[in-house]
Formats: sequence, structure tokens, C-alpha cells
Amino acid sequence: MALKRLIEQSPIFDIYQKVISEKRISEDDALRLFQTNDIHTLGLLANTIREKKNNNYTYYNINRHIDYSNVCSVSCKFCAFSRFKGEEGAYEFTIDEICKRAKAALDQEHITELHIVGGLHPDYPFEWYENMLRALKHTVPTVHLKCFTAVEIDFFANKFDMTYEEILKRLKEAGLDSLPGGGAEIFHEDIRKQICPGKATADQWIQVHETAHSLGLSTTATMLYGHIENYRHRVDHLRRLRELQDKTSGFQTFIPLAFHPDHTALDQFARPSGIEDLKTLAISRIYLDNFPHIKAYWIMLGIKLAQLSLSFGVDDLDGTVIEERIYHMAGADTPEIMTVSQLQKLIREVGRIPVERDTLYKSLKVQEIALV
Ligand code: V47
Ligand code: SF4
Repeated sequence: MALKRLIEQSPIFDIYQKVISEKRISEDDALRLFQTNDIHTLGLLANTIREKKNNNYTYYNINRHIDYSNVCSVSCKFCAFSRFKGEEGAYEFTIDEICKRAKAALDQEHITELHIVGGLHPDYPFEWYENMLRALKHTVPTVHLKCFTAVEIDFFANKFDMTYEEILKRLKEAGLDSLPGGGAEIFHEDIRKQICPGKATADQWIQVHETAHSLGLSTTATMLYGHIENYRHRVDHLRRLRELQDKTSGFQTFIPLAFHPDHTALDQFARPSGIEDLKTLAISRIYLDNFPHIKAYWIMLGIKLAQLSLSFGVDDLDGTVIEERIYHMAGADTPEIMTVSQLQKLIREVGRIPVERDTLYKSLKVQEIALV
């Protein structure tokens, strides 16, 4: 009864009623959710939807990230990872090195997914990317290849004078299985032109994903928050994603990414607070009613907060990862790898059931063992 009274007195009680009766919330509602300090009602709402959609399950996968090169033709203000060609710290993996890393991860960790991205390399011919995919399919044929952000796809289209469809069809033929959600940053033009001029616009990012969905390639979506944007920009970002998902149903997951400022041109900012992280995850779960999954990328969020987020709308913790660079170059102090048993333990500790999934959310192993 006390809880009922508390909820009834909440400044977001009208939104609570909407969500409980399965009505879609508006952009104004989402903005009010960002403005509220009633984190308990927010968490309760997000958790209700999370349990309706994904029961008590929490998903993870066994994956490896490979960032094939940090050489990039542009310089986004939030990025600590990229280097211009010839600059100190620039690196390029050969296709052979990439395959060796992939094979080692399959043999030692039994990965089911490779997540491969890189900078916008000024010199590589298109065949380099095709050859990388072909070599990987030959070396680790069972592994799902989730490669290239929409920003990279847009860069290839401009550089090699092809349409998104032509690029994606050729990459698919070479072995591409799906696209990751990076490069979305904040869609709003006022922010984009300040933090990442010179790369794909929001419309282009959306168009690449729409094209991928039309070709049967599923994708994920991200939002980089906690820098110069405000809540209205975040809501605008979520709105554009919900609209595309209404059209295509091609997104699997949404992953909010907390800004890490170290060694970036925006290092005057602090990292978003824990409350800000939980709010953003919870509101994403509530507003994006057409997204099946919300992921907390533990590398970025920290392990303790990622665990707590499982009560704030999150049903997915990404994977074992291995050799993450983008966040660790920007100051992340999380480990670069978590073992499967560590992942399972932190899921079980909050009373959820760990489920190993493949990239497309087919359950591979459900760990129904009770916590002792
Ligand atoms: O595109 C770069 C962001 C993204 C910083 O699709 C930064 O399942 C915070 O997209 N602070 C790469 N963020 C990571 C990414 C991702 C991660 C996990 C899972 C999936 C998925 C995708 O990271 C970049 C950019 O948006 N980023 N620098 C930074 N300093
Ligand atoms: Fe290059 Fe991507 Fe870094 Fe921007 S975020 S500088 S496109 S590597």
C-alpha cells in the first residue's frame, strides 16, 4: 500500500499510468522522464517493461572485438582512439593478424561473434574489406561477423562511388552477417556539427541502417550521451530510432554509450554520473517500446552499475569482449575481458537467469542453476 501511495504521488504518475496500460509515451513525456528525480518510479516502469518483454532472462554472448585500424581521415572531438596516418600511435592490423586473433578467440574462448570496426582509412581499396571478410569466413566459418558502423559504410560509398545498397550487398556476399550500432553519436545537427563534422549525417546513418534492414541484415543502435547535448537532443535521437524501427523492425538492441572524456578534445567534461546512466537506460527502455532489447555495455558502464542496470530496463550485458580499445583509450578502468562465469555470477546475484545468446538472440544456453 505504501508503495502504491508513493507512486500515486509521483510527478510522473500520469506517465506511469500510460505505460502500465501499454500506451506509447510521447517525446514530451520522455523529456519529463529525463527531468524527474523520481528514479524509483522510473526504475519500476522500466523494469516492468523489461520483464514483460524478456522475463527474468539476462542475455550475454561470447564475443571478441577487433578494431582493425585506428587510422582515420576525420577527427571526432569525443574520440581518443583515432590517429591520422603516420601519427604516433597509429596502427594497422594485417588481414593475417586479424584472422590469427579470430582463430585464437574461437579456439580458446569459443566465441560466436566477432565485432569488427575501424577508423575511416584513407588508403585501403574496397577489396581489402571484402578480403578481410572472406578470410575470416574461411578461418572461423562458424563465427557471426558483425562489422562496420554506418559511418564506415557511408565512407565506403563516397570513396568508392557506390550506393549503400551496392556496398552492403558486396560485403554481405563476402561474409558480412550484421552491422553494429556505432557512429550514431547524437543525431541532432546542432550537436553533430560540433562534435563530429566530416562524417555521415544523422539521415545518412539512418539510411544505411534502413538499407541494411531491407537486405535482411539486422543491426543495433547506439547513442553517445553525457557531453555537450541536452535532454531534448537525447529525446530527438530516440524519436528517430523509434520511427525507423516502426518502419523496418530491423534493430535488435539499443545501447546507450556514456561519454568517456580522457584524452579527447572534450576532456573538460566529467563522465556522466551513475544516476544519469541509469536514467538514460531506463528511459530508453520505456520510450523505445518497439526495440526487443536494451544493452548495458559493461566495458563502458562499469561492472557494478551494469549489474544494477538489470533492474532499470536492461536485459543484455554484451559479451566477454576481449581487447577493447575505444573506451580504454578514453579512460575506462574496467577490465578488458570478463569470463563467462564472472558474467553469469553477476547476473545471478541480482536474481536473473543468465542466457548465452548468439548475435540474433537465439538462446544457446540457459543457466537455470540457483545462486548458492
Ligand atoms: O561509434 C567513441 C563511441 C562507439 C567514445 O552494436 C565513445 O552491439 C564514449 O558502437 N566515450 C563504438 N563513447 C562502440 C559501439 C558499440 C559498443 C558495444 C556494442 C555495440 C553493438 C556497439 O563508441 C563509437 C562511438 O559512438 N565512442 N569514443 C568515448 N570517448
Ligand atoms: Fe574516426 Fe570513428 Fe574516431 Fe570519429 S569516432 S574519429 S570516425 S574512429
